[in-house]
Amino acid sequence: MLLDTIKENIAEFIQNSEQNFVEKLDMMQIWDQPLIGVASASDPLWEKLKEHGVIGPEHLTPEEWLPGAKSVISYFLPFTEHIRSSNRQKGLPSIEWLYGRCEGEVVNNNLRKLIIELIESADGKAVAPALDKRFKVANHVSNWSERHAAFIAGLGTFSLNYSLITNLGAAGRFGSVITDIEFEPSIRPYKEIDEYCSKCGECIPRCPPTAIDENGKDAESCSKFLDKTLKLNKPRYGCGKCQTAVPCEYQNPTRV
Ligand code: B12
Ligand code: SF4
Ligand code: SF4
Repeated sequence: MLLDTIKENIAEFIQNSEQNFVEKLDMMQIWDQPLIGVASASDPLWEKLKEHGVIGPEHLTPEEWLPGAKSVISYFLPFTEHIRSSNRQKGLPSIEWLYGRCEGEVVNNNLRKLIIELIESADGKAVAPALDKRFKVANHVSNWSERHAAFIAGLGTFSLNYSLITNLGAAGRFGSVITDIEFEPSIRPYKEIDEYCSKCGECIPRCPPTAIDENGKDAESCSKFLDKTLKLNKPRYGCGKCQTAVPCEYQNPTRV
């Protein structure tokens, strides 16, 4: 089974790849083992994402990224306890979080490449939108949303601050690969778009620029704060205070 082979290779990569350990920070491990889900490329939700107020018409479907697409493999990489706990203090992001955000995305990109290679070696076609030259972000909206792909693949739901909460929490990053190989889609064990958020409001006072309130998150002021962290930590940036020291940091708060 190709999907089992892909899962085994991902596990091996996360456990053994040198890139998942930061030499400058005492060989700190960035990622724990991921959650992996599969969405069908013909799921009607892909078309729904094109509606204004959901994402918008610029969001491309799996078929638009890869003609003949059948499945989307989506995964959530959770930060290790070491990185999460380092960012529980208020204020500026921890050094560990900054490395996790930036060096961690290099690992994420290599994971996307690994999945593509495994699919191509089984004579399939594969595209990771995040690595594709057509990928773009304008006004804080991208033409391939990793969170929405994960939502469709059954990995979790949105929340008050828009983070996607999985059964391993929200502190981490997502990735995905579209393929023309058909895999069994994962079950979506939720009905509402924000079902895994308990609405406890604990992320509200965590946000340094007060970008979060009971109605949601202001992407613009979050983005300005991230720019500030870049000025202080060039070439790295990040924040993630809304994803640490909160009940949804490493678990689904509606399932504990
Ligand atoms: C642009 C961007 C940003 C922008 C703003 C994004 C935004 N709109 O919230 C800025 C720069 C501010 C930002 C900040 C951060 N980001 Co960012 N960002 C992205 C990026 C590149 C694109 C996001 C996008 O296109 N969103 C589209 C808009 C429309 O999404 P939305 O507003 O959340 O969608 C709402 C609607 O769709 C609505 N809705 C209405 N009707 C319906 C119907 C249905 C069926 C559905 C499903 C939804 C829905 O529900 C959603 C939530 O309210 C993604 C990477 C990627 N390619 O996906 C990373 C990403 C979202 N970021 C991520 C992270 C980690 C961060 C930061 C923590 C920074 C850091 N690393 O330290 C912060 C704060 C995150 C937070 N609380 O949301 C992670 C998310 C991890 C998680 N657990 O959610 C992502 C997925 C990167 C990754 N590869 O993992 N980010
Ligand atoms: S801290 Fe509470 S309100 Fe905020 S996203 Fe997590 S569960 Fe939802
Ligand atoms: S990442 Fe930081 S600035 Fe952005 S919403 Fe979360 S706590 Fe606020």
